Amino acid sequence: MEPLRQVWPAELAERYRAKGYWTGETFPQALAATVRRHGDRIAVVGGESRWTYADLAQRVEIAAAGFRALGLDPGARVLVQLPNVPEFLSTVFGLFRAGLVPVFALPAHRQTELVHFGRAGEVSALVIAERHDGFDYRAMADAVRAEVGTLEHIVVVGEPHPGQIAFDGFAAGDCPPVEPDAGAVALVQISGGSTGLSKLIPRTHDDYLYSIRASNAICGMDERSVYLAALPVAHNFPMSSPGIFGAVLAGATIVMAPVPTPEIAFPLIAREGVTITGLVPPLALLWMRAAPKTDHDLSSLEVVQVGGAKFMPEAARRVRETLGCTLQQVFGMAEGLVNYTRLDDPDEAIVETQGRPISPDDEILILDDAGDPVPDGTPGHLLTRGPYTIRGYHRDPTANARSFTADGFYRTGDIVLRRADGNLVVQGRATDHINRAGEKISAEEVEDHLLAHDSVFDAAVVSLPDPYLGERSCAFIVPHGDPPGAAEIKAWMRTRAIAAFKIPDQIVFVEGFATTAVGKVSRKELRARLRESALNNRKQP
Ligand code: OOB
Repeated sequence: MEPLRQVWPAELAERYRAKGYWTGETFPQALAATVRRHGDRIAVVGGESRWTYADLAQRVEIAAAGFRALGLDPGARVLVQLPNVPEFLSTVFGLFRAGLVPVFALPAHRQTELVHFGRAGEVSALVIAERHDGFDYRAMADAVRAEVGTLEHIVVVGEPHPGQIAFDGFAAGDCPPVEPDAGAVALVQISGGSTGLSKLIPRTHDDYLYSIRASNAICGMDERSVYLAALPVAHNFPMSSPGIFGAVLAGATIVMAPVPTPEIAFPLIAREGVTITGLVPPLALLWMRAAPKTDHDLSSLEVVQVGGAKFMPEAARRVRETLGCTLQQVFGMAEGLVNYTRLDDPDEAIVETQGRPISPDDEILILDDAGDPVPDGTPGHLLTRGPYTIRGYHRDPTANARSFTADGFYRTGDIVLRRADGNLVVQGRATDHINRAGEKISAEEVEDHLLAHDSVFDAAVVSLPDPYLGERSCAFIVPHGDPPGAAEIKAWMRTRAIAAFKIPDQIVFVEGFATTAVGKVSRKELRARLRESALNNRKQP
């Protein structure tokens, strides 16, 4: 098994420690500190459950002992695919407590993606919910186990199938003390996958906890806060910016929303007195449309964070009057760097920009195509390194060579400009991925699936602007023989066992892809031309 590692050069590590960013604290210690200070406060509310921090601590011990009793040894990886339920916390902190490393999948992921994460992470166990949002995960989990050689155990929150283990059946027991090094990998996030399949992002106790602690200070998260987990908590934004982990560090209350629609979220806000939540732009639009008509009292809301994709200024401007709270824009990435507008920034900056980095030691480069720095106000490629940005993906030298410079800067793939006040404005992407309502889709990955269809000779997937989703995906297909219908292609894509958000929103059949006199154009150029042609067609009367 390839060990999980994340190593910064010694002199940078020394600096991050000397400045107090890396404190040597680990996740189990962080939870224990909260339990000592806030044991009687409500940690999490979800479904019928309402647990105090003392309750959570007890459940974490049981989960830790249960995982260890399966024969999992410290350092083993566990794929976790859970929706927004209280058991997300007992599972993940139980894994931390047992020295095991969670690898996070989203509830929307399906067999194909889980097999990839399972193999890439060499996971020993998979934790799922029995069902969520109309999907039963249990048969899929068996199919994943059949394809992932290292995967032995399937643990189910809910009723297990034969051969699977009930999470609730974990008996109280003792988990031997484990003292992980704070520089060790605590968890694995999944990249948005701009090129090909998603990559694994190892995050250490030191680096992740620093980003969370600092986020709490920036976002005003304290023990009086009530955080509504509306987005799927496995995602880096609602997990750590400051999200549910920020709430745990602060002793705040987490309210788990099973789905983020106004119908579900608004009554929870009113009932629990929610003060802060995080949304992607399309959800923020939905909430703003519903808020003026709702009977539910939303007045407890102090901060609504919006991020994951560009929030347009026209929409951002309306947040305060419609939702009655402060907007905070969040521009982050699972690889590390997170930018926030500050709560006391002038309205103009909150509306027009995506904020500035968490840390004074987040190093930001904005470069032109030749690799030279551009002046403030000029768009360029964003590169970054710092105390909580990874130095490399797990076991992927090709991706690392492409995504990191020799001196350790991460190439974000984002095009941004920096204003004189230090705030960043996101202008777009340099790489071909589609940011569909905050869900990142790799064009290449979808093209690969399309090419597996008998009637598809060639395929190119591009993003098109969409008034609601921000971007939608459009697949241009050169058919082999008679073109199949768009509906047939979509139905067939559904049989590929992939997340539904990856199925193209639009399909256009074309006779062929233009090639230059010199020969075949690059896929990047081809996608750019197809996008142009689609945009021009649209503009014609
Ligand atoms: C967050 O993380 P990922 O890993 O799903 O996606 C990162 C990418 C960024 O490189 C950028 O292209 C895009 O998502 N993005 C934004 C944005 N926030 C993220 N583009 C424009 N405006 C924004 N506000 O999406 C993520 C992680 C932590 C906190 C927040 C978001």
